[in-house]
Amino acid sequence: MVGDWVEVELTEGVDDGADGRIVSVEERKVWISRRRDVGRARELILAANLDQVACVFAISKPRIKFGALDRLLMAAASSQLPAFLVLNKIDLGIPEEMEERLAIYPRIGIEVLRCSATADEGLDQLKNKLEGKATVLTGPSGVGKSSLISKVLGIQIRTAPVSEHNEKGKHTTTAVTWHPAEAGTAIIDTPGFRDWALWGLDPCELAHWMPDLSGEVDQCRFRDCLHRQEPGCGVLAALSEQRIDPLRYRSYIGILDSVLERQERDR
Ligand SMILES: Nc1nc2c(ncn2[C@@H]2O[C@H](COP(=O)(O)OP(=O)(O)O)[C@@H](O)[C@H]2O)c(=O)[nH]1
Ligand SMILES: [Mg+2]
Ligand SMILES: [Zn+2]
Repeated sequence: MVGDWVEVELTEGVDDGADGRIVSVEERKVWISRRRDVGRARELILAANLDQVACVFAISKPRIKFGALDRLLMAAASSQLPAFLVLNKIDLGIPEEMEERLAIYPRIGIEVLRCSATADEGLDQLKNKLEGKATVLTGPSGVGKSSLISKVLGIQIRTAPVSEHNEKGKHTTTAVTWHPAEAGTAIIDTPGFRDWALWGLDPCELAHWMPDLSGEVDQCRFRDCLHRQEPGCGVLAALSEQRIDPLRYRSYIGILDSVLERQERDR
């Protein structure tokens, strides 16, 4: 896996160090994974031994899906990895209703960096955030992950225009790539996803990985509370007392439904 520490034995007779074989892999300490997009249920590990997760989304082409962002943040939290949002393509202009939705994130401890890879905006801030750390950039295809990395590192990575037809963007990045930089910095580029599906999380623990809901879960009467309509639910109480944003609660319910549905289908 990209990020794994391995012991390599150089192949005999080769003196330029270009050939070798992996003889052992060190125990993987942290990693982030999601459910594979297609086929049988399987874990897809993006990268190992990283320090933080940059969740990259765009203003439009393709427009940010907050459900996917929330699932991604949940995956990072459950892997004990700090995460932040990189909102790219700000040159396209942020609609007012998006600003309102975005305002939730700083309140729950998620930093929002606004960038434009093409208009050179917010790149110094992003650079600072990446310095001295191993960061995986993940997000849907076409949001500008490779473009941002090219700009930050001053290298050329292949990018592709987002197709006008479906605004989905093509998968130009086909492999996970670890780009080392100075001062212990590494930036990991990944292929985009269509939809971030969670892996390995139990329906009962989902709320635990949302920082604004997790503090309320302890108040629930039942240990296996799913916070839908159970009596004595701490999350519902917090919602009615306006301590939880209704949009985040709705997002939680959407995530819960998708996890329950997948669980049913995988059975
Ligand atoms: N308008 C605008 N387009 C961008 C920006 N960043 C990247 N793009 C374009 O979005 C498309 C997809 O970029 P790419 O880096 O391949 O996205 P990736 O799939 O996330 O790696 C390319 O046509 C880029 O030129 C940006 O900040 N603003
Ligand atoms: Mg790419
Ligand atoms: Zn509850």
